[in-house]
Amino acid sequence: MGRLIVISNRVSVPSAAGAAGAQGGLAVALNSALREHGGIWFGWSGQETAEFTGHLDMQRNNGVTTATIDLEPQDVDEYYNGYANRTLWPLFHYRIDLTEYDRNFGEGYERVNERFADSVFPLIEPDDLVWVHDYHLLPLASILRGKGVKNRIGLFVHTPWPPTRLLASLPFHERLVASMLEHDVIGFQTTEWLESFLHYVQKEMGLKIGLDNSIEYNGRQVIARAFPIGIDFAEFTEAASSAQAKEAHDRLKASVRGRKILIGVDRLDYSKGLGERFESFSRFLGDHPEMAGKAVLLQIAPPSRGDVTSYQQIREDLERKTGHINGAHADVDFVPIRYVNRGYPRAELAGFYRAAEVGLVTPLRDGMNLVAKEYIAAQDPENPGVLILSRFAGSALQLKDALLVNPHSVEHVAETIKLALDMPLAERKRRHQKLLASVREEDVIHWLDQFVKALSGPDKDSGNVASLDRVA
Ligand code: ADQ
Repeated sequence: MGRLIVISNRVSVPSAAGAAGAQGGLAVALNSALREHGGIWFGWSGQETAEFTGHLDMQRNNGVTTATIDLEPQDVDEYYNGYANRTLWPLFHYRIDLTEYDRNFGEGYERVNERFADSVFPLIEPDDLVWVHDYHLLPLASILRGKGVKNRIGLFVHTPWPPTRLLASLPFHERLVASMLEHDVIGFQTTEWLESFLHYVQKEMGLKIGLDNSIEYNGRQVIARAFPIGIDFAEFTEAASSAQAKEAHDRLKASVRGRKILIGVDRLDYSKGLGERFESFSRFLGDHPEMAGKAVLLQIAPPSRGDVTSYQQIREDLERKTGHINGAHADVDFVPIRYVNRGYPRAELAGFYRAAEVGLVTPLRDGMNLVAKEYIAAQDPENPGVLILSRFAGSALQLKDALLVNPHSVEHVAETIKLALDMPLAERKRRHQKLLASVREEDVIHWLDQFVKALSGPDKDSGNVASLDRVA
């Protein structure tokens, strides 16, 4: 098998993660794959430059080669903050009310995809497998094909895929989807998003779907499949059993003085349902006066995409809501919602998860949601907490033994919080065992192995990626 060329909007350089282990499971897994197969991780550096030069910053750290480019401020505005995060992200999360259609965004998106293609093209060798990630780069493969790239190219979409009727509101939607059909493999998180995509290509493009979900397009065969992403189970459980995790666990436990802990951990994003979650918790406190002063919601939510107005608004909304709810339910020695806008090293996060009796994961729409899986992996199997999970997270299709909720229904979530806090140990263990088996088996290494195998093609053996050395 040839090398892997991973292309994503941003690149996670191994050395930049630092000793605290700030790198997420996906970055750890992709780095392992790159170390094993050789190859390059290419993307935007996150830096701006006055004028785009196409200069490649090539680095080799911990056995992984990365290549990054800087973008112009106009690129960042139109491509990243614009088309990616003000058009596609809200649309793909069913938020047509927040979706902005601006011609400049579309042009910027195409321009940056061209710049990505121009820059990565010279790095691609004939046998390489090219693996493109996410909604930022949907047309990249078609531009590479235009340059004569014949390699196998795969795409993995980390977000949901919207229903056809929503997608049809996007100007030039056919052009966007047609450009995606230049891949050999298109992967989605779940069968639900896959079905939406297949529905679109059938209904809007009149294409035929084969038995193996292959799509015939312009004389080529594209395979569309679900590849549910997982966490790096080995890495995460190791982090969870570290001294740093134990310290974080004990610190949090000591601070609540015997109260029950509910935990939420999310990027500050409107798709994560944080406002609804806070209201549900408030409703729970209102409906159960006997619980007054007995349960704390710890919400960890590092800000993201702060240049986009809708993200500034959600931040303000949540600050207002927190103040309001805390004002109504606090006492001199007790604050019901602890709302923390910062990131934590993974080991500390694992300690916090383990300290919490309830994991509250209630996105309104989410491609997968890895926090749900991390919460399960971090629990003490002899005394596990209870996962409350939105039915609209991709992970709900795998984690059926969680308490599944409709996050829009404040009453339903409030009742489920009570159910979770009252759940007897035997039932908690029974549910946790099944959830843990799924999180352990369908981990990120399994996902990577499956995708690379499919990308290698039907007649090629990808080698066993599952046996990779997982640790940096
Ligand atoms: P995200 O929307 O970012 O990812 P998620 O899957 O939950 O959502 O991953 C978030 C990651 O960030 C988790 O690993 C979590 O631990 C970490 N994180 C969040 N808050 C943190 C904090 N305060 N400190 C440290 N770490 C924190 C997108 C899609 C998802 C999909 C993933 C992977 O939106 O649906 O599951 O990609 O494909």
